Amino acid sequence: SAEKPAAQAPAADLSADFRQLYRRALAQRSDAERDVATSAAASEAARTLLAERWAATQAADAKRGAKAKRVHYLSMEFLMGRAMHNALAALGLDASLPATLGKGAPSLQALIAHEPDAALGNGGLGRLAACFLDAFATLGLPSFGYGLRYEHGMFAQLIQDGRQIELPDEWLRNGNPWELLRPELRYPVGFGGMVVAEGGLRRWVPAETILAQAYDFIVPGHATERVSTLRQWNAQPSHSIDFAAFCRGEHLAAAAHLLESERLNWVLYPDDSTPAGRELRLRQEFFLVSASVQDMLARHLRETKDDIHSFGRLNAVHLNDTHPALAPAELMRLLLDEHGLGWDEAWAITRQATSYTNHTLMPEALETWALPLFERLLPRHLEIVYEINARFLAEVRARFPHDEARVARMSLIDEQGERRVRMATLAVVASHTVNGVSALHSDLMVQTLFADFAALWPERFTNVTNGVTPRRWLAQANPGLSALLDKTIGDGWRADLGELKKLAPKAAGKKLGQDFLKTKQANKQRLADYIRRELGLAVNPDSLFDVQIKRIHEYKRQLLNLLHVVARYQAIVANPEGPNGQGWQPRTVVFAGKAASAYVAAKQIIQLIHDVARVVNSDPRVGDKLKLAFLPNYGVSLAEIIIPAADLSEQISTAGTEASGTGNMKFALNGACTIGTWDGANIEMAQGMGEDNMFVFGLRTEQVAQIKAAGYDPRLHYEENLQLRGVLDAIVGGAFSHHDHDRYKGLVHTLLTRDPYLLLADFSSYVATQLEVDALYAQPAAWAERALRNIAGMGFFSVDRTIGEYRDKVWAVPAKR
Ligand code: DL6
Repeated sequence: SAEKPAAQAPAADLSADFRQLYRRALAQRSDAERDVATSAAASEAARTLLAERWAATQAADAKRGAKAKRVHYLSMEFLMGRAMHNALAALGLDASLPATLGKGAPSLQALIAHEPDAALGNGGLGRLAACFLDAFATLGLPSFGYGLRYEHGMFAQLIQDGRQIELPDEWLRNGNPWELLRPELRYPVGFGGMVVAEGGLRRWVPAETILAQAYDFIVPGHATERVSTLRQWNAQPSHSIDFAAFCRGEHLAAAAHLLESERLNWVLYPDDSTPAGRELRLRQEFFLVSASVQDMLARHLRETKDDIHSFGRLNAVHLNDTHPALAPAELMRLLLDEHGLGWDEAWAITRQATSYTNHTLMPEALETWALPLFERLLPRHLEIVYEINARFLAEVRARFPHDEARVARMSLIDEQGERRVRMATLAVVASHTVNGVSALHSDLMVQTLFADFAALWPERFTNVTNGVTPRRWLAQANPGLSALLDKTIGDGWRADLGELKKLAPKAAGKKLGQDFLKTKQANKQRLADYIRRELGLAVNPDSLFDVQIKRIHEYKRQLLNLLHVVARYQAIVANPEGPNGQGWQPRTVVFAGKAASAYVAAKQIIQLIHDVARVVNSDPRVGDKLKLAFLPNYGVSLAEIIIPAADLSEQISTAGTEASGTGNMKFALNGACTIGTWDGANIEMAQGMGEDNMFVFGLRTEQVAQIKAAGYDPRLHYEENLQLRGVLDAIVGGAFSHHDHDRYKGLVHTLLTRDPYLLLADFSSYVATQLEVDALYAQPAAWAERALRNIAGMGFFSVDRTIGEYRDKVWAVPAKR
């Protein structure tokens, strides 16, 4: 059943309290620029009110402490975005803000415009974690998110001459009003050194120690007074400057260790193409894990009066992908070495607490650490990993005798080539439950990546399909559509997204369709204004807004989208009358997304998008029949503008590669139709809305596997399909290359020889489906009906349902598992 947040009546005097706090804070900033002052005053006022709720939540949880299980969600990424609008909405103050603040006060939009995004994440995995925090608070789950307080989150993306430039993102420059420094919560985290034997125990003596200082980021719940906490660790030196060296005039040397510790917090995802980058990443991961595990143990002991034995029963430690997979090793170390437990009990407690979500099957995204690096930084943890492995492999051998190939595949240590520690294996072995993030992905996970483990422990694997928060992604991002939904089906959907299904029987209504298109049009106008401001490009808000926004990655196939753009461009030029003599449906194709700084192929796709845009957008033969826009510096706030304005959502990954997707859900919730492959959560979305209501194209997972197994030759498609040939010939022939004729030779060569993501195999089906999109869009009433049916089918994809499933299937698993 759908999880429903409790109903709430906001305290009647909240507005008055807010007004008073706001005015006081504003008065203290009389010398600041007005916009900055009002924004800071509003956040201070909201923060003060939320901090009261936060303290009350903490106190309530502490009281229940020894009775209720706590969830600890460990993640290297939390892609929070802006907090102000969400905070005001949670306080119930957003709609009434002008009345609350009185005459001359800034609008909500003006207040939030100055807030930088907290971009402490890369893409879907980090944004999912942020949605989870929203649901933790809203559903009242006793819980903590644990992350790092990166000084620079995801890099800021600048486009220069069509190329991506990365700059540090300075989100903390003016401080973060939503966080509370917790001076009393500080833990030492060690690195390096050696292991000594002491009174029958092993003890780690680290060579260096860095302090982890807690900052609590307040995450408000909706329709409840509960507030959840994202505890973020900040690295601090364990001792101050070397005073003697400083006095000798060696100023930099006196402070070298300060930099050494602070660099831990500098950036999210240090480029791992260098050994220094890889080491820093491992240090960051251990820093998160060690501080968090120490913190949860300390709380547990405090609340249970030192009953270490009940830790596993009362605490869930969840690994968001493999990045925090050192957590079970650190928990083992603390239980064995600091608390003196025997191996069997320590392991039972660790397994009882730990669970793991896998978010990708991509082999290159599965973390492994070179053994020498691991040993140098974490010598005691390596001993523990070896011991876990020895016991685990004994179990494998007992179950599958004489199968050393299987043992080698399953070992925690990869012995082929340079020896490496396999973090996904550690996560699976240490967890009582492992889940994938969509039905297809969870199936593939046990059939491929974890097949050996599923053969050993089939009961350990399950699925929890992702969801998104309808608070941020519908109520706040799309007030026009939200109001229309309230009017049409009542406001119950705000507490229970399943209520959206009430829209289905009304979807064909003429007036509703018109009202829907009107709200969409207003959102499109806002995006068109934004595009004009950012790019100086005029786009027609009546054109079909065709959008692909997400990380730039070959498997997500932005390049397939672009091949279609070029095909359409060529077709418009060759045949201005349109495919059936009735003209072309005008389209605006919008891209946004960042490419990882070391990912050359992805960066080239960004460049090609810009090169194609330069040609298409300036060709007078095309006019507004086709426009191409790449919006720089994609992030949560930009998505909040783009998604409500989209007509068509591009979810076109090669079948079997996108674990779930969550952008797909946000678009459909906002009334965009989806063109998509049978991949990730697209499948369950299609089932929810009725398969005929999604534009599905392309090869299915089994077909992809068959074609690859049979020996895929992409050139056959090039030879058979004239349109495709025209597109690739133009790209390789320099039609978009500016003065650099051979710029895309390598890119086209890869497509013609390897095409690892089967773009050419899916091209004709994709282009044909795009024509179906045009045909439906030409009938506004039919399009509106389809879009409304899409919305009606999205009730399942609320993050509240997702967290309800985690709570029941993963975190409250009976102890015997
Ligand atoms: O589960 C959240 C999100 C999924 O929706 C995406 O499909 C998936 O790509 C993403 N996974 C990652 C992991 N690393 N990589 N690649 O970001 O997780």
